Amino acid sequence: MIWNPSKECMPREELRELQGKRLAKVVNRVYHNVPYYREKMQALGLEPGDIQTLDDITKLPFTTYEDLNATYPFGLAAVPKSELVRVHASSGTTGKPKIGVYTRRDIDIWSECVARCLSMAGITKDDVIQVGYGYGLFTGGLGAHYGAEHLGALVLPMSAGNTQKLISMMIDCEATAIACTPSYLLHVAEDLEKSGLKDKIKLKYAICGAEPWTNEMRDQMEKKLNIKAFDIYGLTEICGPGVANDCEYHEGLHIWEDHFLPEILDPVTLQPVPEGESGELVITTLTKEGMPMIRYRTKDLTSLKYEKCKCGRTMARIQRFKGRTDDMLIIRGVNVFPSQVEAALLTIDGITPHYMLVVDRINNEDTLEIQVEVEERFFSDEVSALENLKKKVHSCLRQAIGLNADVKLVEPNALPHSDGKTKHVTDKRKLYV
Ligand code: DLL
Repeated sequence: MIWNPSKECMPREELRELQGKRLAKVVNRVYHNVPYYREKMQALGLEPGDIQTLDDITKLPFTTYEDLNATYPFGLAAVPKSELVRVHASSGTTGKPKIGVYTRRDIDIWSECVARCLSMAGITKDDVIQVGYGYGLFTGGLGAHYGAEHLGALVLPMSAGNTQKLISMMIDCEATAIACTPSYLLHVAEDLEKSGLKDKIKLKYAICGAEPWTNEMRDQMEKKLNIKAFDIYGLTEICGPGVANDCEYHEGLHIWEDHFLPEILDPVTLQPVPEGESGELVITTLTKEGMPMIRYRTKDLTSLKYEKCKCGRTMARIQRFKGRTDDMLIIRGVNVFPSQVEAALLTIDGITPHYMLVVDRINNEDTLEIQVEVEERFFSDEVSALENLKKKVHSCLRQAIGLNADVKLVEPNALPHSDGKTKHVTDKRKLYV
């Protein structure tokens, strides 16, 4: 079902006009309310009046994680703090977390965007939806929650982690939809199979995102659970889940262009690529009040398709993600940067700067092994010294990245060393096409 046909199916000419107007308005707002943006525009000799139509967007400066880091936490807010009602965050590199702040209207618009996504999957107010994304600073839990309430569905705010409880509530409350990461849903499917409870569930739809996944994973979960599974995309800096979602034709994720203006740029030259070619997705928020983003470089690599979809929606479609321009990994739904691991390791005495993250997916669950070279002396010392060091490394990494990793301490020179770019990650999951 199309939640908001007047927007989702807007003729593209009309949409472009709306986008142009909104762009001029948001640029004017940030110029006057955010000194950081004003200075960046002034450095390019730009004034708000220079941005009149959509084509003027290429004149504007970019916003990056480094800008977020430099202005952390509220330096990019375009309203006084008293107008803000919510903060969300996700991990950055070794710097500060990436943060998003919201006014009440931002939350309302975000909820509508998520409601459009859920509705696209066929979910209605008659459904019972389990939210299995983490609640808290992560946008997944509360984002899906507010969107589902906006739709009028009955929400079970489960959060992530306790699979047994999730399954028993799924059965008891007759959940018909679930929103969680795709890898977690496959894990739930496996537990349902093992426990012989599969026939007791009433699940019909899944809304999965927050990490890359493949068509093979979709096939698996649809077959195992007898459901229809949909892909939802978003990022903290823009709002959270609900920036885009795929419809029943699964030919890309419709991005809500009345709120988020997408561009695809060559990540090196930062020039637009021809339509249909891959590049970095750059998003400008057209309606956000709390923390508008001007040409935010998402670092996600993809392409866009603008032709009208068979579903009737005119909104452009984000094609399969091809990877990221940085080295961010998403492990069990948590964003992890090798640089965070490195910074944490270097605080421990006896550890050398040589390490390797080995990521795999075993029985539908992400595994992370962190191999670390330690000084020679630990191998000649008593075994307990090595064991203690291992515990220390484990807890230090848990603090730094928020995940339990298997730590493997190895002897000096056991890992590949290089004069050039040392490889710090072996990802065996092959999630990007
Ligand atoms: O992951 C927001 C979200 C929550 C999206 C729940 C969907 C569902 P961050 O933690 O800021 O926000 O991570 C954003 O995750 O730039 C992508 O690299 C990746 N990502 C998110 N959704 C998808 C997806 C949330 N459907 C980063 N497919 C983004 C591929 C995704 N990658």
